[in-house]
Amino acid sequence: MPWNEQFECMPLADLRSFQLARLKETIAWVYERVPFYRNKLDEMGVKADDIKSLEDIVKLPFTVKNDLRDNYPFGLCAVPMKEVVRVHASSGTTGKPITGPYTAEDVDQWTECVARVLWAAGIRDEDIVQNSYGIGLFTGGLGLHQGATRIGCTVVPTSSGMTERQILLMKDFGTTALFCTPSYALTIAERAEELGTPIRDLPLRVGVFGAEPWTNAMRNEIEERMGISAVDIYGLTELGGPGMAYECQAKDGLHINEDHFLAEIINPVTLEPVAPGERGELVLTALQRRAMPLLRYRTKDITSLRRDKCSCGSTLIKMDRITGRSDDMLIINGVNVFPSQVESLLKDIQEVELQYQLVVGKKKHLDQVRLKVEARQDVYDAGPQKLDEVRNKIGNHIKEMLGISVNIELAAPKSITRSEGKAVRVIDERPR
Ligand code: DLL
Repeated sequence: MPWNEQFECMPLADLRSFQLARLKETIAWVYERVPFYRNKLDEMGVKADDIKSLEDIVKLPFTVKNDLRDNYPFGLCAVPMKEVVRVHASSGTTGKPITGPYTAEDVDQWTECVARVLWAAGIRDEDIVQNSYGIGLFTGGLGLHQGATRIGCTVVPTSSGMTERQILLMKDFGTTALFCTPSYALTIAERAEELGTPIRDLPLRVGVFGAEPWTNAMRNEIEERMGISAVDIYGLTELGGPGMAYECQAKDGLHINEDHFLAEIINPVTLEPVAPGERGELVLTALQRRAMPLLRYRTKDITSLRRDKCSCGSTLIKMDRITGRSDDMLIINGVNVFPSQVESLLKDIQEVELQYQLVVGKKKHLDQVRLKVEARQDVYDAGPQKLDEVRNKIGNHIKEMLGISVNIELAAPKSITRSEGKAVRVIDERPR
């Protein structure tokens, strides 16, 4: 049974009327308190009472990342700072950070949402959990800490980094669950093998991984190397961090906490809703947040939604694995390619590690892509002829499956910087 049967197993009709009531409340809440939303809603001539059904959500304005930047740090806040008990911020590499303020009630609801996530992954109060998400401004660390504490787990807040120490503690404390980014999980697995303490020989049994795009190929690799079951979790700072969507043990899509977040999929070009089940950009509206509820936030994340019956008993809608962000999509000679597609193909090549980077440049008007991928040690030692052979093999496989030509660079073993948080998969050298 799910953690919160009332909300995770709600009949659809009840869920929809709950969502509609909360949506109207949220519109009224921001209309009264946030000048940015009052102006937008007035411009569009919409009031909470004009929303008669969930389909009327299309009458509401979108919110985009730049709106948060323009109103940095607290311009979109709907409560006085006196009522804000916590502020998180994104680790964005360009421009100003994105801020996420919370009231005490927001923190409490966030904790509840993360408890659902961990429970669905099979985590219980007897688990010893090692929380290797960055603890600090990043929502991953404290978010998972709170959720695991609510379940009653023994929490070991290691934060990210100091990989050898992570492995030592994992061994000495008998850690049974690991929380971190999937790329950091792979870094830990690799280092442990080098140290002669393979994780699969330890009591670790479950991994709760997210915060960056990853593929089923990567999941298989981690599960095999660590001897664990790994689930995918999703969230973003703008709407409160992890706890928004999560895989259960069926590992067939991520359930969205729909009593807290109303999800839509739009075509990122026309901004119109896509047909049910089609892929597009995920748009989320906060239904219960108080400090900074956002209306129709364009996440840029590409996925699709489906309402399937799930073996876990949850009736919450499922979101397919995020394949990438619309702003990470490369257009190579007219073909749209996401780094995750390349990652899936690399798993078919035995001679390389799943350590790679796509370096994008521009020649005239076309994107040019170089794929830098690490050769396995024995392949690298076999000399130039073998390397040529592997380069061709990868190039042909990608050409055949994706229809694009990519320059392949086989990098020396361990030469690509290992991730301790979100991996850098695309290096964009195109002039801006
Ligand atoms: O990454 C929150 C989080 C922490 C999620 C821990 C899961 C676990 P941000 O740093 O604001 O927040 O980054 C949010 O990361 O819009 C996606 O592009 C990406 N992302 C997050 N989870 C996944 C995932 C946290 N499971 C941005 N798969 C989002 C693919 C993900 N991409």
